[in-house]
Amino acid sequence: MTQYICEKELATQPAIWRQTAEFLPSVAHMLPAHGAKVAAVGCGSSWFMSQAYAGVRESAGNGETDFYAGSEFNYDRKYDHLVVITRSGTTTEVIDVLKKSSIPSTVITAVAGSPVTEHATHSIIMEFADEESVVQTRWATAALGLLRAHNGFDLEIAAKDAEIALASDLGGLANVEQISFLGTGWTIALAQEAGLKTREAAQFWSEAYPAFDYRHGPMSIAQEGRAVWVFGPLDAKLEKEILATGALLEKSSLDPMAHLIRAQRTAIEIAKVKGLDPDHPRGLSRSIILS
Ligand code: F1P
Repeated sequence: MTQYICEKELATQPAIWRQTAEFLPSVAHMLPAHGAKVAAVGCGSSWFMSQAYAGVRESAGNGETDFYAGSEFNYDRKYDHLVVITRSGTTTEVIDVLKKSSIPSTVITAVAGSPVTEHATHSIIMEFADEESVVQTRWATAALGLLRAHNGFDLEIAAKDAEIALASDLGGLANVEQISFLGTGWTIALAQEAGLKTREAAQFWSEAYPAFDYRHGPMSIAQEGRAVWVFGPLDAKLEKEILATGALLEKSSLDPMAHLIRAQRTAIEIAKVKGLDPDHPRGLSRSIILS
């Protein structure tokens, strides 16, 4: 059976997260100080990692943190520090933000000497987390892992859970017709990222919502043959309501970033079921460069 590049790369996440934890002390001085007002910026998966970082940093009490898709940056707001996440370092919208803004910045990228580094105050280069695959897996979680660790999280907990997530059985998840991914706080961004994985890798119908907002309409989609996937803790009442719809419920006590690995694996399995090649997603390239 073919093993796709993205499958090989996602399986390296426990090791990459451990490497990230070892790497942090050498770059921590480039990351925002406690209390600084921060804007985190990215596109695609890197946008969702910016969103997750904002939630993690604020809930750790380390300072106000907003997040933006590169194309939507608010130049009228005042920030102390910009954090830009981009695997390729070539994504047009994030380069534009750095060019137009004079806020001190730190870019986190996988590629040394990439265009984005020319415009940033500081560059954190994580070449060890780079990927050949178009669909991001380990890059996104390594960048977020670095930022979680900088906000006091012990990445070893996630790395151990990642090993469990890699060895776990996916059950019937790859055979459902639709998945709604839910999260609370910073895991809303993981729900978004999981949804993006299934769309990119498998052209699959997925949606993503804050868990409690899911009740306000989107829940009508849930039914037998479809799934509801919850990142982080699940409210007991909401769980009952989901189960009553007949949808398959996926929840986990693993660290949410490790739980995301199950979603990455599910996205690839769905692609296989549909006869698609997840290493060559339709209409996508490694980086979006606008002319
Ligand atoms: C961002 C991104 C990816 C997406 C695709 C196109 O790239 O939108 O999230 O999967 O590969 O580019 P980057 O700015 O992190 O390099």
